[in-house]
Amino acid sequence: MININLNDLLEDAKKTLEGNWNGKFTIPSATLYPHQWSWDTAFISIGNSYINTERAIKDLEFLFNAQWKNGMIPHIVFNDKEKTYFPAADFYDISRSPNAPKTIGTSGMTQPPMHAISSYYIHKNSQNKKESFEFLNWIFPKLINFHRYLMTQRDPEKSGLVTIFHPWESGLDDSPTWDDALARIKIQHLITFKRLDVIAVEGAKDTIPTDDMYNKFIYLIELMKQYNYDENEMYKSFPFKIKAIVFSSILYVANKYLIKIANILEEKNNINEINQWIYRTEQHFFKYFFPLDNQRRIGQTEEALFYNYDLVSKNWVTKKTISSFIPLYTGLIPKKDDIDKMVKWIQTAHWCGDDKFHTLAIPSTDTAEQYFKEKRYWRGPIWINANWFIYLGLKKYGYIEFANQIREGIFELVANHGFREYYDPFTGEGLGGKSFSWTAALVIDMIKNKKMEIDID
Ligand code: 9WN
Repeated sequence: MININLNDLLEDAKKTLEGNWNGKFTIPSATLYPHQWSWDTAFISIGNSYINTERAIKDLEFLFNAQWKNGMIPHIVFNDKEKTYFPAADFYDISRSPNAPKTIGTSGMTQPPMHAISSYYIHKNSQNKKESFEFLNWIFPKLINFHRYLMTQRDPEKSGLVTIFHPWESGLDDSPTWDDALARIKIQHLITFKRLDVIAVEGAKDTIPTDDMYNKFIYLIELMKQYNYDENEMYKSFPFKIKAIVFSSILYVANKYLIKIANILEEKNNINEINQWIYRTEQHFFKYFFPLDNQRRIGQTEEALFYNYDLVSKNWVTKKTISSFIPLYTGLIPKKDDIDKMVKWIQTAHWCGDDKFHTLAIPSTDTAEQYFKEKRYWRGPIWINANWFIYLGLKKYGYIEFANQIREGIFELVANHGFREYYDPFTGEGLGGKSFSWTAALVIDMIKNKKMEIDID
């Protein structure tokens, strides 16, 4: 391993989180993301759970105080004073929904439910169990309401898998996974707007989503507004409806953590319901996301990949992205053979197994595909949160050496190229937002939780 001082790295990570605390919540990164983001907050709380329990709790409290009446946790809670991000609260106009909070500005969509997971980390790592117990007691019903919303409003099929209405809900915004679905959507009327991320990021032309993509993102929000953010109506005719792997994988794990929390609280009332959610996911995960049986039939056995499922086209989205590997985090894959194939595939020149790569951390798309772009956002660069899921999944399945190589790759990127939002897989160059919070938070976890005391079941 290259020589990296983990104590220095830890101190820098702590400073990064401290620097992004604005007195009320921790922002993902100054100027580019000056508001509170939902799944960022959960990752940030995981990092803070080792070093600052109170801060970790405050961040989640601030977010959950913006919960919608129907249980949805919005993907952004806005800070009115910040003007460097578009679209902001006025654009979302959430007053159209009877479920939206009246006095807090939020977006009208959601993001992956990491929060039960971070709540458990907070209690497990807390030095003050009374304080963290009280916090668990406060957040537990809110977590239940959020998960119930996802398991009903976002899953009328009762599949235990979540439907997203916008690429931003996936957390993997401009991934090629959404290209075909977005191509089907024709923009009818688009208001004129000014992108602000182009100003906030250096080298923006090559590193952030294209204008075409961004126009679609904004147009989809306009459409959501026309539906007054009513999920029942959107379910009938919204043009973007995808059963999302990363979202559903996280929800499955989060439901398991909810059971752990219920046990700590000795709260028995909700156990049956949570177990039903878990059971539903187990019953349908493969049917929706794993078309291997089909591949076998047509003789393509070289890959064992999970794919998102498009409910509009009624087909798998066979784009080769890092989403395909995130199910490792769920522990849901029963056949060793399927995992072996997946791991072998990751270790080929398609992903990270070649001298041309800077480290063994995994890029966000298959580098042999024409949609791969080494610097553009979720279309190629290395992201730390996606690698963290795979690192934990590999450890769980006993691929210890490979998991540790990924961890070392991440440490190298961060130590030599800064706590950035994402990284070029060939050069290691840091890209996107600077002093990026979840990168720092998950590095703290990978330093502190080395013995894997917090496992996923
Ligand atoms: C839209 C804040 C967020 C992350 C997402 C990431 C990016 C926003 C954007 O930044 O998305 O939500 O403006 O591009 O893709 O995962 O939560 O860090």
